[in-house]
Amino acid sequence: MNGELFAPESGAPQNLAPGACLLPGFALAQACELREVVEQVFAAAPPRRWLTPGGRRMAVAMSNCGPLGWVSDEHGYRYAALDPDSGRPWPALDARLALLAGEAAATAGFAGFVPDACLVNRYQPGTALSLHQDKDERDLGQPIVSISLGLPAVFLFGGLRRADPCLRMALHDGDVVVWGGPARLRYHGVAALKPGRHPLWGEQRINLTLRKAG
Ligand code: MD3
Ligand code: FE
Repeated sequence: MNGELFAPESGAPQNLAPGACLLPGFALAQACELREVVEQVFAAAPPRRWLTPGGRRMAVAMSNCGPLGWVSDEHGYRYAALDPDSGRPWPALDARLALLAGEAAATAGFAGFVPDACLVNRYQPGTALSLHQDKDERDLGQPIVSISLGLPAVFLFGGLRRADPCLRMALHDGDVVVWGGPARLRYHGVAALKPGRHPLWGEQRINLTLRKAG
């Protein structure tokens, strides 16, 4: 009763579709640690808008932490151990972040998930991510754990074909979603971020995706 005045709700796992599990507010208790993690990653590897193989610049600004990072340029998408902008390895994957992802995956039924890559996406008001599949990882049997932070977004969850209809659902600060099994290759995207200001994260949404890429 009125608990949400003091602590935003986390809730029971919700099955969105076979292989897709929403853990509402699962990361909320670690908001401050995650803020520090993202600040450190951005200090060492500033978020940048990759060029796509088609020659367009992405709207979402991206960085990475962990042994591997997702990169894009005119030659294609891939995972790389070095930040192409600095020539240095990506910042280390924070142990608390890896643990949180492992716990989320286990809660969703994927025991033993050990990520080696964390893509950090930054959305500012107006930024959208167009419909795509994630298939650059070596073993598509491994799930992806996504952590939403800051401003809420409308997530688009499609099917296995680009033209399949999309479910629209809100993702809020602290929500964690585990995508695996039959959901792993479903098309997905993010609608343009609505303006707003979050007390901890400011005028942005950050999304962390933890992956076993290599
Ligand atoms: C469904 N990120 O980084 S997270 C991405 O909010 C990406 O930044 C979005 O799509 C974001 O590739 C969405 C949710 C997500 C991530 C991976 C998925 C949903 C997924 C893989 C398969 C199916
Ligand atoms: Fe994706």
